[in-house]
Amino acid sequence: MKNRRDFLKKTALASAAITLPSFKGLDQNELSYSNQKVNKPIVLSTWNFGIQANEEAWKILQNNGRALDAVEAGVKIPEGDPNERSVGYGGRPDREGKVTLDSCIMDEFSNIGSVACLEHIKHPISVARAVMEKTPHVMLVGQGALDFALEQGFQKENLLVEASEKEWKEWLKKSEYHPKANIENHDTIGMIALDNQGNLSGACTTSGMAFKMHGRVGDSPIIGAGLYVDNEIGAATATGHGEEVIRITGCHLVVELMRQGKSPQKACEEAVMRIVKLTQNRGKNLKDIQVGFIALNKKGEYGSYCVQGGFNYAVHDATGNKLIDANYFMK
Ligand code: SD4
Repeated sequence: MKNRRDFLKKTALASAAITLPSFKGLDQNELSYSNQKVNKPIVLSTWNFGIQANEEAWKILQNNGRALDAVEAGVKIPEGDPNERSVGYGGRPDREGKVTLDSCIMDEFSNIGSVACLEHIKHPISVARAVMEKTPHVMLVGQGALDFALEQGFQKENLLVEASEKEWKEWLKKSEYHPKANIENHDTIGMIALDNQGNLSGACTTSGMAFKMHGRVGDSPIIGAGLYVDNEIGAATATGHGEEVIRITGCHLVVELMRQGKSPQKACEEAVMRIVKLTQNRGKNLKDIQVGFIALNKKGEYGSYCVQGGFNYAVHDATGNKLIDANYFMK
């Protein structure tokens, strides 16, 4: 009898020992958020054009608006600008001369919406949001995504601007695919924000790698790869060679590293190091690869890291809107 009681006691203690740490972990997080001053609202976005995009997002954030509305409004700025040649209207086409867009969005409740290989719609991020809010699904692609967008009242437009068409025709002469990262310092906008209510959201949108195969989808519309938000922990978004980001489910990794207690900076560094290691293991040349991550946690702390120099990001908080050169691995 005594043995049985001992056994039950030990088992109870063992299971308490198993469950307790995870509860303790959560409590500690909550405690640290409530004890420290949170830097909010705050918004971060990739590349030079992040400055203008942040301005737009800030209008919403400073009026106590929702991070979700802020990130959608923010990324629509480069999406709608024909001079920005890596996002939305004006984006570089695939090798068939078609502009195909990838976007996703994620809110504080882990609602998600995404479109991939979407043609003819200037603001794919808003279609992604409509997928999130108005369908039972999380991702629509190609013709199905276009049909849905048109049903929702989005206008069909020609997104191929003259300059992009000219570049594509030039490219066709050799048809060599060596995707360059850091093109003109604005490739893909990823934006993550923490609002005054302490809630996180994110958006990511791109025309993808120039002269990609028709139908190619990168990391940007893939939740967990190009974007991830966990309202208990933090958010991350990525830019660069999508294939490499998908290989490590990059942004989910960054958020999980923050969950383990890493700062946003350290989490980005560790994710980049994972890419470095896998590239070397696969016998590929790291010089051909660029990936950059930006991350934000619930306290409003942020960080960034990339494989090669040349990546920058914009941060807007109560102290202003600034561009920061990301630290990088290949010195
Ligand atoms: C993609 N990650 O389609 C995007 C492109 C990009 O810097 O971010 N380029 O793979």
